[in-house]
Amino acid sequence: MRIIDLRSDTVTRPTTAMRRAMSDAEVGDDVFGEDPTVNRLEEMVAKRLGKEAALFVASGTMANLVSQLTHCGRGNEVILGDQSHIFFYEQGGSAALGGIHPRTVPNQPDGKLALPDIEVAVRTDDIHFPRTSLIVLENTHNRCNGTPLDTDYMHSVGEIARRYGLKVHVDGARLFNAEVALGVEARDLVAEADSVSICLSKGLAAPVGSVVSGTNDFISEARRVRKVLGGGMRQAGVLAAAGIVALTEMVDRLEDDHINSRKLAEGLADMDGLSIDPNRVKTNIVYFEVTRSGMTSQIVTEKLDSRGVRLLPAGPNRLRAVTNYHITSDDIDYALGVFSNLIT
Ligand code: TLP
Repeated sequence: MRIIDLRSDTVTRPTTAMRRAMSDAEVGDDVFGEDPTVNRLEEMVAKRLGKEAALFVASGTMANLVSQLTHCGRGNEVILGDQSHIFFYEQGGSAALGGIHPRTVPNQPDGKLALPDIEVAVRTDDIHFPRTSLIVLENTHNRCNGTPLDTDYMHSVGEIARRYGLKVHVDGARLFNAEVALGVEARDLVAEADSVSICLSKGLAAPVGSVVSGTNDFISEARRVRKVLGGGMRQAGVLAAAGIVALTEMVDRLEDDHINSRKLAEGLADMDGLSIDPNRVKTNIVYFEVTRSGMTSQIVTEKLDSRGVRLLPAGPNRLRAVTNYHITSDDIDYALGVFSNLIT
């Protein structure tokens, strides 16, 4: 059976060039700082994001956790979106492991936190309150239709952070999707950020890995935090090698994923029983609602799955499809055909 896997861009398998680079990688013990390939990847990411240094970590979740633990002490408060990946999908790790207090602010439909909401959430100096220390933004915003946050907005949040003496962390798991969609270099998008996490294993198709970037001081502290979390990897150059290929060869092609997701969204919008505004689809993530009575997202997902089209339920009636490296324009036509048969 033909399988069209739209569950996530995390399902991608490494390219031939990645496998070759992994096999040829020069390695050493990275806990001693002696893996030349890891060092090269970290330098490459820092340079690309306009930061002083970077740190290779196992996953996006670890990148966000290491960043929060490095910025915040126990009892400090983080301002973040109520739809953010950190708040929604990371087991409350920063609270569980770091005693960090999350202060959610509603995400707007475009993934932004309204600037007045951020300002209201910043704590004043009062013995009753936790101390605010960090603002987190997510770019692109996963649960808000994969929307990219523009440079002006990122700067405005940076300005608030500076005014109140706060740090800014950007969960940039899909930052390069934002770069491609907006036609703005990633370094400009994160110019105000004190730390940035990017993922190599999502749209960029590397098998494993994320990178945290920031100042030299921040990264040397983050390196300690990674170690206590058990994230000190040894000959990790075999993984970093794939990450280097991901960064050099896989960013520009994200445009194809965006074109395919838009095509999918437009096709779905034409079907009765589904609700979606294709104009909100700006990158590789497509959310839509099932409006036909008796059809929940769970039922639709199961029925599609049995016909080879894989999606994720994202709420009682909400589904998510994510285009990725393995999905062609022809796959989208095929998936739309399967949908149309199921829904109509
Ligand atoms: N997101 C995954 C799932 O966890 C939902 C996906 O399929 O989209 N930040 C953002 C914005 C993410 O979307 C994800 C993964 C992460 C962080 C965590 O990355 P990993 O899975 O590498 O820990």
